[in-house]
Amino acid sequence: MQQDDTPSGRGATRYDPKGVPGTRLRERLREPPPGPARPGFWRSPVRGVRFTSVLGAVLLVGVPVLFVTGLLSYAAYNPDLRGNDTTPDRGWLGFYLFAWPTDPHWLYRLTQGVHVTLGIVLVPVLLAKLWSVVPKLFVWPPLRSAAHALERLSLLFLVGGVLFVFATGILNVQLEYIFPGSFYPLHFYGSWVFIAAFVVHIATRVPVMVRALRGRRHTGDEDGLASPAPAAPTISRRGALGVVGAGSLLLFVTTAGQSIGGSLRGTALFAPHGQDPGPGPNGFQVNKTPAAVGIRPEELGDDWRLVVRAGGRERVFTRAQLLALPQDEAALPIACVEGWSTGDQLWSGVRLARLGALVGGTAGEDEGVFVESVQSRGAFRSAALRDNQVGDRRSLLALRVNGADLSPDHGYPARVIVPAAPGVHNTKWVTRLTFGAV
Ligand code: HEM
Ligand SMILES: Nc1nc2c(c(=O)[nH]1)N[C@H]1C(S)=C(S)[C@@H](COP(=O)(O)O)O[C@H]1N2
Ligand SMILES: [Mo]
Repeated sequence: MQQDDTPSGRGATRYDPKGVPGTRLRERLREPPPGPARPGFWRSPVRGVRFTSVLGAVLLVGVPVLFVTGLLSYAAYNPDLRGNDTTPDRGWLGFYLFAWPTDPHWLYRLTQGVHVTLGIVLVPVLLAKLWSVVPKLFVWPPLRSAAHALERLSLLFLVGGVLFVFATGILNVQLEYIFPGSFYPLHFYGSWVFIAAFVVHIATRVPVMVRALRGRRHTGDEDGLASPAPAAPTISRRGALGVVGAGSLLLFVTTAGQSIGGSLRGTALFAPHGQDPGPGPNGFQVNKTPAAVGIRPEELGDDWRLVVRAGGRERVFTRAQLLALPQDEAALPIACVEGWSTGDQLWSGVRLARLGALVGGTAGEDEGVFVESVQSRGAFRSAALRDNQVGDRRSLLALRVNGADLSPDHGYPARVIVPAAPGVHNTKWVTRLTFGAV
């Protein structure tokens, strides 16, 4: 039996009702349909490989810094401690985790300030970069070969990834943790996908970028970026880069003050916690108030107790009893995941290590601690700290700040303060410390 006779027509010569042989049809499909796939559709004379390459060069420096500070930010949470893990399924992506140090005491203030500020400042550069290459996203035919299909897929992850990671980061900062619990996995996995696509992208684009930046004027559209039929210019390429730079600068001045502090705090118009925290010893940024996390005033009143468990023993303290213990001091900042931070505040209270030893003897020494607050719900009601953090002389259960009792907003009756730790680990309204449980 001949193949052509099969009812399905499988293996038969192609049938074309208009009598156009298959090869001609394919040629016709090569021609882009009217719209953005036609080269003449994109008319801006600003587009070109040089423009794209200058923006690419900025991202080539900025994106790796963002990625590294992001990984550090994740490590700072001690996500491998029991009680902290916000991404239980991170698997081998946690390969690099290490014991977050307590020195220098401004470490997290720096890494997270850089991470958030840079992420915001790069937005105009990123948008301009995407705008400059948008004609390429409509290339025709959409898929030329298996290799081309793979490349397009990597671009989908690159562009999708970058938009996703920037959007989740910025929303989280500006709207104060709108993804309780789920933000970390989203942002963390998203950034790994993005960075994988980024590595593929720069492997192929760095040579193009270097050639374009080395000089020789690009006149034609050999890269498919410059318009073959440009409209009359309304701005030069240099002018367009200037606009992008000015945008970034404006974002820098209105953001960076929230982490740099000093007189610059007044310029931080975008700071989620405002520029003026008010006067007095407790006059520095407040994140959540007791009311905001559902704590009733009486829970922080005279009936408040601190329970300390260590070495199989348990002891209960009133605030007066804690104040009667030897008091230690430490000048430390609050540095939030949102990127804002305070300057060093002078905290005083009882060393965590001293409390552990007081209750558990030597069993309470050199151990991590699980810290719980009176707060009954919310992601930051508790935190686990490492032995190296507990062992630091500056790690306190603070009772006072800058010479005054803690205000309720800053954690009265008692809060944890640890050098170089992210704000979420400086638990406020503490009511129980369990040594050796993490
Ligand atoms: C935030 C990360 C980045 C994103 C989302 C991004 C996105 C894109 C996209 C979608 C294209 C068009 C792809 C195509 O040819 O079909 C492109 C082209 C290009 N990118 Fe990037 N890019 C990024 C970072 C970089 C960096 C760091 C460099 C620096 C080496 C760079 C250099 C280039 C160059 C030179 C081209 C045009 C070259 C060509 O296709 O002929 N990009 N980019
Ligand atoms: N119990 C409890 N402690 C908490 C929080 C919380 O929501 N609940 N927020 C944390 C976060 S995210 C930060 S940045 C700091 C802020 O401390 P501050 O308000 O004293 O500046 O407190 C931390 N301690
Ligand atoms: Mo925070």
